[in-house]
Amino acid sequence: MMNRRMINRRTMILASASALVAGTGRARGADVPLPFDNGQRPLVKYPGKRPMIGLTQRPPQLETPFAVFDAGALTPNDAFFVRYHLADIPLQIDPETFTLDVKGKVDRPLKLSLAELKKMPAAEIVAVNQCSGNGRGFFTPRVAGGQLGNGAMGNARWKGVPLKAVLEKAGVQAGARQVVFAGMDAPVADGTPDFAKALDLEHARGGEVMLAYGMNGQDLPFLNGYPLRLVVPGYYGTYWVKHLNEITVIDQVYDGFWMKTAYRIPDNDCNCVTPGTAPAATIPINRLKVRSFITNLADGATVKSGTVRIKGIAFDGGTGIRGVEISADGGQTWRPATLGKDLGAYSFRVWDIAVALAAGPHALKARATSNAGETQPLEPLWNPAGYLRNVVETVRVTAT
Ligand SMILES: Nc1nc2c(c(=O)[nH]1)N[C@H]1C(S)=C(S)[C@@H](COP(=O)(O)O)O[C@H]1N2
Ligand SMILES: [Mo]
Repeated sequence: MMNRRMINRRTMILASASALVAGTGRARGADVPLPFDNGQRPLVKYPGKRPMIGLTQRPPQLETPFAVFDAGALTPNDAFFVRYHLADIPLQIDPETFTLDVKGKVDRPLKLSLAELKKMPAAEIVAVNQCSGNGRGFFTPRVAGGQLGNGAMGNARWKGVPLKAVLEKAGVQAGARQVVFAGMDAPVADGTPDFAKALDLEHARGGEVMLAYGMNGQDLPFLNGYPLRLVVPGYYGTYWVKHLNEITVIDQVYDGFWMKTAYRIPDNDCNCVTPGTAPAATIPINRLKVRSFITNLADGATVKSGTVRIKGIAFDGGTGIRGVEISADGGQTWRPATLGKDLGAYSFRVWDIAVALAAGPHALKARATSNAGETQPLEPLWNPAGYLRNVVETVRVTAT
């Protein structure tokens, strides 16, 4: 049902095959060490992106250099991380002939052009897109999968059409249960299942899920899903299907590989298990866990003793951030940081605080609490896929 090859257009080449292949080139002399074993990564240059931390080349997987998160609450398009599963990604897409199919259990199957979508009333939302495996490289014991630092996340102002409006236009039939989303990328012939994700119908037509064509006031960057992607505020990035061209309403629970087998988490209160063990039962990954990061000081940095300003970001799965506390003594005592501008409950929330640091080593920690009262654990939780990392992170600095 979902298998779909990329469409080869002759016109409006937005990222040529040669440019993308050339994108594997290293930025001059640059390497980035991520702070875990085998964490050495090249800085790589791709079309539309500044030098990014390269994880794989085929398909491209790029992490955002962490200093970007200190520059503002919105992640610039050219620094936004890139994640693909399948090697056959589209290399050129013609916005004039691109269409989105809406089909399945609907009264009026639709084939919508980009122009038609852009004519519908637009919505905007600031929301964090974070990969389920962000921070997987820090898991102990180690787990299989992309060994990511914490740069597989980003926050943008998305613009598009509420999915609700498109589903209403198509007329969802009685008995419908889920909506399945597939994009234009495809597996190479190696038996890998095509990438498709599903949401429950109630979620899909709840009003917040968006078919986005705009990001931070511009078209979506090619590698972030041009010309149309799903935005699922508060949910892990796996649901944010890129190059979205197929929406299918179904009357069952979707049983494709990327829902039924992959991207599942332990079905218990902590969504965790004893390290090294397998969960008894699993559910599809869903809402983002609350997290916070210090962004202006890197682990291992040297600072001048006295009053030191600490800045950072925090986010959760959509209730918003109630508060962020900072510890400058390894977690023994905590003080509240000042929260910055509120860009909405799905956004990064910036914060800052001034602390007094005497000469010597200090372990700095930030711990966020959401408006739902959820907070971050002081010890990491573990699951076999390396998802959901949200432990209180530690930045060690030396004051001189
Ligand atoms: N078509 C398509 N969409 C996709 C994926 C993919 O492999 N193919 N990966 C998903 C995953 S796991 C993540 S984390 C996000 C990453 O979005 P980004 O590449 O724009 O940062 O895209 C999601 N959408
Ligand atoms: Mo992901």
